[in-house]
Amino acid sequence: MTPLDRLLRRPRPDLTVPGTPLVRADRRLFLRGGLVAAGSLALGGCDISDNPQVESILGGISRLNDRVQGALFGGTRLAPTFAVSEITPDFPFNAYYLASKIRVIDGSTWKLELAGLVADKAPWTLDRLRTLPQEAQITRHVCVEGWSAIGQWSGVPFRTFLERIGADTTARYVRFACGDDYWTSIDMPSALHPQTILALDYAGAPLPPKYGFPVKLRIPTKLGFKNPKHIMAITVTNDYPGGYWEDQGYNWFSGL
Ligand SMILES: Nc1nc2c(c(=O)[nH]1)N[C@H]1C(S)=C(S)[C@@H](COP(=O)(O)O)O[C@H]1N2
Ligand SMILES: [Mo]
Repeated sequence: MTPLDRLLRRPRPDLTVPGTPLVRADRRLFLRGGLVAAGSLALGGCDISDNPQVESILGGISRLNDRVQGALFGGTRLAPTFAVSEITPDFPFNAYYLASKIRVIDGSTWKLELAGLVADKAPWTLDRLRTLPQEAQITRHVCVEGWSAIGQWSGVPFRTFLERIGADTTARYVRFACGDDYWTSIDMPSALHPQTILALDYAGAPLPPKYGFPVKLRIPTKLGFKNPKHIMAITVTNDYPGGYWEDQGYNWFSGL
């Protein structure tokens, strides 16, 4: 058995055990830190990254890291959920720009566009999304920048939506294009995870612009930057789509 095989077979700690979820998340970040550290060297300023061969080796390590994480964290293990009393007051806003630049999208003309390996590419209005079954969750959002907060989101289970549009669920990736030129992508097993939702509401009311109106992907099994806000288009594809932060060196899988 190779070291990778051993790593892939190692029993996984159970995320659903109540208590100290932040500690667990931190430990996972720490574990991942070791795996990701080499990949981060490829980021800015560092002389070593000027060498294309080094760059491609480090890229290879990060892609291996994606596969290991997919095997360890993929599937249906549940992220911890919380009580209403644990919701963080004044849930933080974050984006790659300041709050003064928050996009305000017109919900009356907005349509969710579909592309790629999808049988029914008819665009979806907000009203039509509301006709699908809705689910609520109170979960912790963990930002790679070093903060986390508990919030309440509700919307359409993403698996339900993918099935409804006839998505090829054997495809590898789902890409999200956003109204603020942000984009990201996730692996199909995480897209089908029971806690991954196309969120329309925050705290029981339509998402305000700062939290991603009209629709955001809420995926509590991944870091915050894998939760795209202001979604405009969804593409199901086998071609690696990367993402805004991912293309600058953040690990693509980024599971919690
Ligand atoms: N469209 C879009 N989605 C985005 C981002 C962004 O800049 N644009 N930032 C990501 C990051 S890094 C975080 S932490 C969360 C913040 O979401 P919040 O403002 O609802 O807390 O949104 C994520 N999704
Ligand atoms: Mo973030």
